[in-house]
Amino acid sequence: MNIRPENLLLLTDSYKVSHWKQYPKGTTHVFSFFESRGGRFPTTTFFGLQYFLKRYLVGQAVTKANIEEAKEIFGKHLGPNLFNEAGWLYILERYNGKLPVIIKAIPEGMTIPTSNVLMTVENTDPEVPWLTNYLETLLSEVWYPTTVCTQSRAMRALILKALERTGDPNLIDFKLHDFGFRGSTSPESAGLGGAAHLVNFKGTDTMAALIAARDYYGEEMAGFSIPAAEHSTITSWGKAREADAYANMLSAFPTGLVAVVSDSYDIYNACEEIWGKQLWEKVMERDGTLVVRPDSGHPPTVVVKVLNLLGEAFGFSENAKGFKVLHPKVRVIQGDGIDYIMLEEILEAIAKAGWSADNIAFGSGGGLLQKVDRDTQKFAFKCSAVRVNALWEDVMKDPVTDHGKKSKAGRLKLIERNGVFSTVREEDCKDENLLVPIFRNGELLVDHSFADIRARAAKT
Ligand code: AOY
Repeated sequence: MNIRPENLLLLTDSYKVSHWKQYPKGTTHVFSFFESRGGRFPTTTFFGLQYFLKRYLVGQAVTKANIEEAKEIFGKHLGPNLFNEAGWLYILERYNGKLPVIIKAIPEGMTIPTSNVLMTVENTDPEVPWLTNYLETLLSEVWYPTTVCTQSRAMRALILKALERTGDPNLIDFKLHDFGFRGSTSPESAGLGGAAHLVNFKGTDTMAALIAARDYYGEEMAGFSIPAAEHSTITSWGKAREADAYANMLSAFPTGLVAVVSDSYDIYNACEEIWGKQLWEKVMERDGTLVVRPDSGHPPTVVVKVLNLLGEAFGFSENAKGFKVLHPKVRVIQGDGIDYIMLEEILEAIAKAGWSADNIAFGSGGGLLQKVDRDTQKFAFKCSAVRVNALWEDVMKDPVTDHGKKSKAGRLKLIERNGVFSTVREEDCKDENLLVPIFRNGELLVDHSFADIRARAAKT
């Protein structure tokens, strides 16, 4: 913790280094806000700000060494005298390198409709109006954990609906397992995105997510996994010894859940002949549950066929809702091709074939952590007010080429009346601002626990 090799002064877009010279004379304060302007999901579940604050902003973010390094690098990159050395030295000397800004945000895990303010940033010292938007680049990156959290929460709602219709809703927490570490673009991204998924679920193979949840959210163990095969541990036995590879899995892990990827050669033969006949007794006598994992083909088709074959071999019962549930010694996990759309298709296909969603869990990698971008929920960080010569003025953009990009104006706050959220000017009403001060002049003001975040995300 608190290893901070990065120089905050360099965690910005090059052009921002020149912006301190561009605000009108007399400008003392810049007020900016962060919002989702709409997108695939009608609401947004905020997550990840505490990571960015603790990792990059809390405490002494500016040192003499940072300033000297930035001066040298920006000098070579942009040319001389653009870097605001005096401005940063002022922060170093006046505030001991702590950032004179106030950040207010909705509590992490909270869900609000898009087109509302999620976070505001404002400088607290009239000498540094340029500082607010210097932080845009880094703070905007909260789009990623927030989008993953939002999408994973929507996937949870989808699975929960299927469980309510066809089976047991209590099983929800382990129904969507994070397979996404390898498909992430860095360990840091995997940690953030994986932790965002764990706000909604408890199954993960992304170790970086557990470390992020522990180090930045104080959660000792946010997720769980089980022994499971990969193709190498099956194919290394050779095609002729596929059944031996599977038998070894059953004896190496004699109790509890064990997952075995079973499509190395022929998933249907594996279900019908190997699991269903050759190893039938071993599976039935084993003290636990075998989870068969198909991993190729058209997922809805393959999953239904696998359920039918395992049902024929091991038997099934009918639950109170009229859907088939496999013998408790066998279940299925589908971890190939899973995104929001495919999840919906598979759940529909298995219900249509008479199978309860209790029979299946899902794994998702790229579809969970990687198939998102800043436009999935149209995130933007925009200035909405400036204080010039002691007067606050509205600021907004409204391009003639796209009035959809018109931004809100004023010093904004978030309010709720009778369950309806809205974003209003601070001075327009006396309603409580739901954005809470989270960072002021280098100090973290609230430390959210992962349990609190999960509880908020679980609210409808
Ligand atoms: N893990 C449930 C536990 C995990 C995995 C990880 C990429 C698991 C597989 C499984 O059952 O099969 C990364 C692909 C799979």
